[in-house]
Amino acid sequence: MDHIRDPNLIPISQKIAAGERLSFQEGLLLYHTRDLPTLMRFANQVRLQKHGDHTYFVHSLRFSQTNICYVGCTFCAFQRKFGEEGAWDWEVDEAIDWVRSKYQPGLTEIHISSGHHPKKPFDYYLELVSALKQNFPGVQVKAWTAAEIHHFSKIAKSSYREVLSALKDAGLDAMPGGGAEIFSERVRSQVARAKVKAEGWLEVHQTAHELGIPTNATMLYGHIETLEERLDHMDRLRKLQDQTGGFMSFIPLAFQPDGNKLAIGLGKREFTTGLDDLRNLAVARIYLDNFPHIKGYWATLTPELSQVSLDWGVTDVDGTLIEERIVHMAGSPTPEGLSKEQLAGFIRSAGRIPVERDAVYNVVKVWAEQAPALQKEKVAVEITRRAEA
Ligand code: V47
Repeated sequence: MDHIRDPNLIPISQKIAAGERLSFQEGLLLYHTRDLPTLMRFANQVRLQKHGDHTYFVHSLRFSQTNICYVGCTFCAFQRKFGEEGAWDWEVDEAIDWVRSKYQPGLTEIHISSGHHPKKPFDYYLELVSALKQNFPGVQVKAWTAAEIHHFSKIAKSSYREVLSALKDAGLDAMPGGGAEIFSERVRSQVARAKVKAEGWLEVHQTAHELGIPTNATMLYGHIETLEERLDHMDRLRKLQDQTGGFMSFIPLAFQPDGNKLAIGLGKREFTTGLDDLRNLAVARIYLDNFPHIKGYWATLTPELSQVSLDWGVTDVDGTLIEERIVHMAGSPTPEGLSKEQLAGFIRSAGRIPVERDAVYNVVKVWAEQAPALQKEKVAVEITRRAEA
């Protein structure tokens, strides 16, 4: 066995080898250890136990029918008020035209996350899902965060179950994991005061799972939360997953510090550090033993760090992310989309096996030999250009 420098990690190593669950205290030890090579090995061991070298990605279009929002989360650079410059608010036919203009052959997922619009009735969302399914047959709709479902239940004066059943009947295939932010009330009351509370977020996902709608879970980190609050967030997800088994992946979202009140208020302009990102992913991989996948979301990590993260427990890099806006409007210096070839290339050049999947992890294609190496220069040029702009 490789040398473990931190003696606190020896009992954890035995638990991981035996496939046993870590306690909250042991999770905290992982957050605090300085023995990072051992942490990386643990996370890699768990990823190998679960998926071998297989590493997943999806051909995905990001879509938001509106960025008008009344919630006012302080970390958000995406939201706009009515009439404000840069606001958009599409009718169903305009939304379909926009998706058609961005459509690419082989697209498998339309991922929707948007603003809490104060005026649109719930029927609008049902029409939008059915129109997307009719116009783009074969493409899966992964739509609306639990925060938006909570908003729909208020405007429709219906329960979460009624709202989700109606969306499912209209064609909803899965739900994204946004809106979770950090569950801790201390942080939530400062960064997402008017958003659904943690209990509501968890109840929406529980209901979705009971109805057979698979979902994801995110965590926004790198702002004012403590390490205990990050682990508490994961702990609540682990408990729900024990009950339902409906989560597909966990996605830590590194805070992007541009164009939002939280960054200005904190005077925080720097991004999370690479080691914080990697440690966080490794802890997630080990602690969330009942989650199939941990995503290394390249739009917040950068493609280069996302590639490195494949050694730190990550088994999914999300996807092509055509037209991602939420983190780009908040300062992400990454390209606005990567091709499938680039994704498969960076997975393969990290020594892993690229697997293209759909929104619910059906395998579309195992990318064998043909994937080229990571096109590093191209990505680097793009980042330099944005930094200069
Ligand atoms: O909940 C907003 C985050 C989320 C910032 O399910 C920010 O596969 C960083 O739902 N810095 C929405 N993050 C995005 C989302 C998502 C993303 C990736 C994968 C999946 C999935 C879902 O975006 C929000 C919020 O936490 N966000 N502003 C920011 N400044």
